[in-house]
Amino acid sequence: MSDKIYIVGHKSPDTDSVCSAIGLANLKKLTGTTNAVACSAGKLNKETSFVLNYFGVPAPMVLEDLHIRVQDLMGGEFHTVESTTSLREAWQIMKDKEQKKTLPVVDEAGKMIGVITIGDIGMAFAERVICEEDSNCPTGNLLPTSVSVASVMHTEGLVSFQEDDLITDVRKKMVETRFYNYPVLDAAGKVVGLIGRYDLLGLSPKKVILVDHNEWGQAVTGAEQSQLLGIVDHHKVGGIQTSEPIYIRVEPIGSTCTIVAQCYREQGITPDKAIAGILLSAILSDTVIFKSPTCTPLDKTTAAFLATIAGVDPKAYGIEMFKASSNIADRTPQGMIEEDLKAFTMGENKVGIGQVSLMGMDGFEAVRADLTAAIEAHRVAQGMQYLCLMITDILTDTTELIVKGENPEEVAKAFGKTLVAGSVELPGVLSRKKQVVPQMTTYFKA
Ligand SMILES: [Mn+2]
Repeated sequence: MSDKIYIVGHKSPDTDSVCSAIGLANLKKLTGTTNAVACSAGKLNKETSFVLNYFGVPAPMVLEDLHIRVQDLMGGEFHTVESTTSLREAWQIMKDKEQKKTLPVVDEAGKMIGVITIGDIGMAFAERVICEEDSNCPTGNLLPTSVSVASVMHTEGLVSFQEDDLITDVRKKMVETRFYNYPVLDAAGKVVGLIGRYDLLGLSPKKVILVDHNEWGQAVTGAEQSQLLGIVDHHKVGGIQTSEPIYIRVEPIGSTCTIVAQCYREQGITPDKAIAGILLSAILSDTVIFKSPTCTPLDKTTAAFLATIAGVDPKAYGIEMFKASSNIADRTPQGMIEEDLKAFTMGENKVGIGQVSLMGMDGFEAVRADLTAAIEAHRVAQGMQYLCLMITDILTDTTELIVKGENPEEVAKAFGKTLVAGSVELPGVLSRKKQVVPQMTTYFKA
């Protein structure tokens, strides 16, 4: 049984959950826990791929679930024979190589064509003894080299497993069959190992450390059945119960990677350039380049420290990173309207307010006409008096509020502005919750 410690973030992994796993696994290795393995709980998003590429960090192993599979129990030497191998040689291998019960028989390409067991050899031996006593048989060695594996091997009713078979299924099959050892095959049918009944005795759950989440609902499948060793996170706590004491480190700060960077400092270890770069990236990602209300002074000082090691300017690099993933060309007008749309009742009016965040307005003018037409169509279809879409440029801290509705000038008045080409310019506005909804609610209620 492999003794790996899987370090993994939440499903639908974001940059913080992936980079905190890589950063923490690296620190564990540097401090002597060599069996730590960084994982991502699914496919990397565009931003995370950009980040790992930028700093030359290989993508971590994708951990789809924490179920125990055949490959987790395999390992160690195993031996095969060919059909032309003599019985004597096969017996010698079983005796010398401590593989006493089963030898897979393979062809030249290593594909399994049969199985020979110690019982088969014993039977051949017994038959020879009986034959010899019969005195009509030629005398000689009881297992002459001329007798080959082919004469006694099984070729039918073979039971084998694949590397990714679940142990729960393997166990069932072993109960139904009588063999001691079972060959494990790869997709091409090649023998890659053996798994025996005794392997299931040493079965223990996989060990895991959760980063950037602390709820089973967000964790990879099978996490509840694993052995939870620790949690490093910055979200609200709720839900998880453990049967043993574990390490928990949860801080109300902007990014899990800020906590991981603190762990390096506490161990007196300076992260290398690549690790510093990806930890910094995650802080910039989670705090929207320090603008999110969740960002703390510790996130900023940590980012500044990491940026010196990584050799990048945090703001300039952060913009490059966000640009790499907020490409307007990848979105449709309808997708932009619906990606973050909320409905409100303001006075007599049903009002929709959506928000699209962009790093710079590059490419926006090319879609403006299609987008405004789609907003009007969506407003009518939804029976809304007003449908507004905040086009928020994180780069300049500015929102353009595109307004469609019965009297769009009324929306402009809510902000003490006038409508220009169907939009209200709102410099300094980033938050719908704090800077748009209250103003409009107050105005339409009056
Ligand atoms: Mn996070």
